[in-house]
Amino acid sequence: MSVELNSLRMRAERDNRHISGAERLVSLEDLGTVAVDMLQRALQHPCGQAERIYFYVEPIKCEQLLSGCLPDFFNNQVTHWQQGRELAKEMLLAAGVSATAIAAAIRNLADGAAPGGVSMRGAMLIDSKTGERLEPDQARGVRVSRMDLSAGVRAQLRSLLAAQKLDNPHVVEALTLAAKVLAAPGVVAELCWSDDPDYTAGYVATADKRYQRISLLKPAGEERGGRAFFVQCGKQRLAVLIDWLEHQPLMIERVGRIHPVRYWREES
Ligand code: PML
Ligand code: MG
Repeated sequence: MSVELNSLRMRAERDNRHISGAERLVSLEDLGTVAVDMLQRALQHPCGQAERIYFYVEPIKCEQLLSGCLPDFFNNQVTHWQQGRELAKEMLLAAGVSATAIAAAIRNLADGAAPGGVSMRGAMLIDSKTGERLEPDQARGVRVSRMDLSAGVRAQLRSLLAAQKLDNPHVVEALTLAAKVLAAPGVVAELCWSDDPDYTAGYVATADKRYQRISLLKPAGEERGGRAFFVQCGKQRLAVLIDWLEHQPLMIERVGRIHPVRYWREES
C-alpha cells in the first residue's frame, strides 16, 4: 500500500533575517511530531530564539515522487579553516569548476552573499566557468525542497555516522540536500559551509556522487555562510533547474559508502 506524503517545510527569522530552515516528506500520521521537532529547533537556534516561524504543508502526488541515492561520504579533518578552504578549492578544480568561479563563490560566502552582506536564505547559482551569479533573487537564492530519506536509509545512515561521532542533524540534512543537488540537471558541484556561528564545518559535493566533508571552513563565531551550486546549463535551462531543485519530490532510498576519516597535516 502506498503512503500519502506531505512536504513539510519550516523557515524561521529573527530581526527580519533568515536563521533556520528544515525540509521533510512525512505521512499525515508523523506530521505533528516532526513539526514540533522543527519548532523546537527554531526556538533553540544558536543565533537566538526565532521571532517568526513559518510552516508550509503540501501533499505530494505519489506518481511524482522520484527515488534517489546518497553520495559517498568522505571525512576530511583539517587543522584550521584556511587549510580547509585550500582543500575545497583543490576538490572543486578537480571537479571541473574554474578558478574564477571558485574564487567568486568563496568571496560571496565569506562576505555574505545577500544584499547587505548577510547570508542568503537559499543557495547561489554560479556558472561553473565564468563565475557569474545566476540566481534571480540574490536575497532569497534557490531553496532546495521536497526531499527526504526513507526511514530505513535514515536509520542506516545515522548508525554509520555515529561510528565517526558525526550523527548530528547538520550532517544528515546536508547529505540529504546534497543528494538532491547532485541529481539535478546541470549541476557540476556544490560548496557549502554553515551559517550557524557554532558550526564551522562544510563540504564540497561533486557530480561523481562524492560528499567531501571538511571539518573547518570558517572561523568560530562567524555567521556568514551558505551554499553555492556550480552549474553548467545555459540560461534557457536555468528555469528548469530551479524548478527541479525547488519542486521535484525526491525520496532517498539508498545509502552511499562511508569512508574512514582522513587527517590533513600542514605542509612544513
Ligand atoms: C548547516 O547545517 O548549516 C550546513 C552544514 C554543512 C556541513 C555539514 C557537515 O558537517 O557535514
Ligand atoms: Mg544554518
